[in-house]
Amino acid sequence: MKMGTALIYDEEMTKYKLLWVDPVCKIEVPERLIVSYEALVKSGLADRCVSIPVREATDAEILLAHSEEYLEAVKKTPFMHLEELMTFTQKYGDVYFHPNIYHCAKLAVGATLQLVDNVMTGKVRNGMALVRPPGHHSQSSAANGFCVFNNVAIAAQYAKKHHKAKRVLIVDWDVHHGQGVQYCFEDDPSVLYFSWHRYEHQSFWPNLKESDFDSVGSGKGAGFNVNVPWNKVGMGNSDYLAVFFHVLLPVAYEFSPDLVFICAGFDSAIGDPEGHMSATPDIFAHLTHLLMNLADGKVCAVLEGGYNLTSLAQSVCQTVQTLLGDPAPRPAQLGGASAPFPEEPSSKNRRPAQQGGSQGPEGDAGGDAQREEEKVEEKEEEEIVWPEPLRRVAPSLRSALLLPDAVECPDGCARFTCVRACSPLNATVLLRSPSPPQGCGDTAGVMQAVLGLLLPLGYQYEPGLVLLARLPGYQVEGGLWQQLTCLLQGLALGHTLVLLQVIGITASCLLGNAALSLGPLVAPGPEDVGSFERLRLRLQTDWPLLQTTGTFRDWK
Ligand code: Q6P
Ligand code: ZN
Repeated sequence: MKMGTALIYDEEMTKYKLLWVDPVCKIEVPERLIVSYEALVKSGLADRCVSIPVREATDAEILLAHSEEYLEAVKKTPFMHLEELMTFTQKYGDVYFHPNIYHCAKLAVGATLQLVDNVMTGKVRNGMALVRPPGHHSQSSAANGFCVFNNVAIAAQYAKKHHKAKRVLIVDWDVHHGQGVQYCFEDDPSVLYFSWHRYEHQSFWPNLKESDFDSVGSGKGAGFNVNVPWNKVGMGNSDYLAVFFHVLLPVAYEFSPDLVFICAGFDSAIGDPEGHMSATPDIFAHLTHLLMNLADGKVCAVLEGGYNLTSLAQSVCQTVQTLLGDPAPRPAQLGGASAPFPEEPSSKNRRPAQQGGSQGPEGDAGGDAQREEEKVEEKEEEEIVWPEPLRRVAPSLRSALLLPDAVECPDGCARFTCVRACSPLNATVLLRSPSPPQGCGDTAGVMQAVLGLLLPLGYQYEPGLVLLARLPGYQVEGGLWQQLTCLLQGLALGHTLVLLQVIGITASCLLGNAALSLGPLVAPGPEDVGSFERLRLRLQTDWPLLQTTGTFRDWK
C-alpha cells in the first residue's frame, strides 16, 4: 500500500491581490495562503508531508475545461494597465484581475495536476494542493467568484485522459456552489459531483436555480450531480456528518470512484464572513477521514475558499493531519449528546483585524460611509469565537497484537509481550486457530447499514473504545470487514480493540492503510432495505444523527 501525503505549495501564488476598492472581493487576500502554509509549518505537519514542486499548466491542459477564446483573453491580462484590468474584470462576476494572476492561475492548475500525477502513480497515497486563485466557479468561457481556471475540473479531465481514471468523485465542501464544476460534468456519468452550499432559497450568491437539489445532471449524466442546498445559515457538525452518512457516502460507495477530489473550501467553517455556518474546524478531520477509504485512499484535496484566516488555518491543518493518517479528534457538538461551547472561549480565535492588506495604492478611494459600514461588519464578526482545536498527537506505536506463540506478527505491528512494554493505538487479540474465511452476504446491504446506522450511532454515542469482534461464522466478506475497521477508527480517537481468529487483512487497516475498494455496488436487496429503514425509523427519535428529514426536531 502506498504511503505518504503530498503537500504542494508555492509562495508565488501569494503574489497577486486586489488593486482597487471592491467590498465583494476584498476578502480574497494573499494572507489566506500564507497563514494556511505557516500553520502547517508551525504544527510540524508540513515537514511530515512529501513536498512537491508546482509547475505551470500548459495551454492544452487549460483547454481541457476552457475555451480557446477565454484562454487567449486571459493571456493578455499580464500586459494590461489598471484601467484595462478593471474593464476586463467587469465582464465577469465577483472576481478581480491583476497582472500576475494569469501566472498564478497557471500554477494553481499545475499544482493540482502535480498532485494528481503523484497520487495516480502511487508516489504518495494522497495530498493537498494549497492554491490561489481558486477554481470551482470558473467556467468554460468565464472567470467568476475569485476563480480564473477551474483547477479541479481540469484535473478530473486530466486524470481520465492521462491516468485512465474511469470514475472520478468530486466532493465540494466549500460553502458556495461550484457551478463551474457542475456545468463541466453536467452530462458526464464518469464524474460524480457533490456540493453542499449556502442557498437560502436562491437568495445567496451565485443565486442560481441550478444550484438546487433538483439539478441532478442531464442525459447520460443524470444522477451524477448531487446538490445539497442549505436554506438556513448556522449549519453545524451534526448537519455536515448527517449529509455525509445519509447522502454523500451511500452514493459515493455505490459509485466506487478511482480517484476522489475535494474542492476544499473552508468558508463552510465557523467564523467565516461568507458562510455564516457553525461547523468547527475539527469536523474537516472527520469529513476527510470518511472519504479516505474510497478509491483505495486516493484523495486529492485542493484549496478553494475560506476567508476567516483563523478558522481557515485550523481547518487546513485538520485536513492535512488526517490525510497523514493521524487519528481524528473527538467529534464535537453533535447535537443532543455533546456539551455546548465553553462559556469562556479562547480569545486566540478572534479574527485578526484586517489591516486593509488587500488594498493597493488605490486603497483610499472608498468613502467614509463605506468605511463605517465595514467597521460595523467587522465588529459583528469579531464576536464569533470557538475553542481552538486540541492538539492531535501522532501515536508512536500504531498497532500491537497479542498472538499465540506459533503465529507470526504482521509487518509493522508490534507483538504484546507485557502490558507496560508498549501503549499502542490499537490492540488485536488473536484467538487460537485460524478458520477459513466465510462467504459474503449482501455487500450493498451491509454498507447501507454501516453508513446509515452504525456510523451515525457511533458518532452520536462517542465511545471511548471501539471493540470489534470477528468470530467463527461471521458472514462478512474481507473488503467489507476492512471498510468497517477503517471507518470505525474515526471514533474513540482511533482506539480500537479487535478480537479475531485470523489476522490476515485486518492488520493493514489497523496500521492506517486504506480499505480496499468494494467495487461498484448494486442496490441492496429489498428485504435488507426494509429492515434497515424500519430500524432507522425506530431509533431516530433518540439518535438525531439518524434523522434524514427536518420533521423531527432541529439540532439546536
Ligand atoms: C464569493 C463572491 C459573494 C457575495 C455575497 C473558489 C471560492 C469561493 C468564492 C466565493 C465568491 N461574493 N456576500 O471560490 O467559493 O469561496
Ligand atoms: Zn466559497
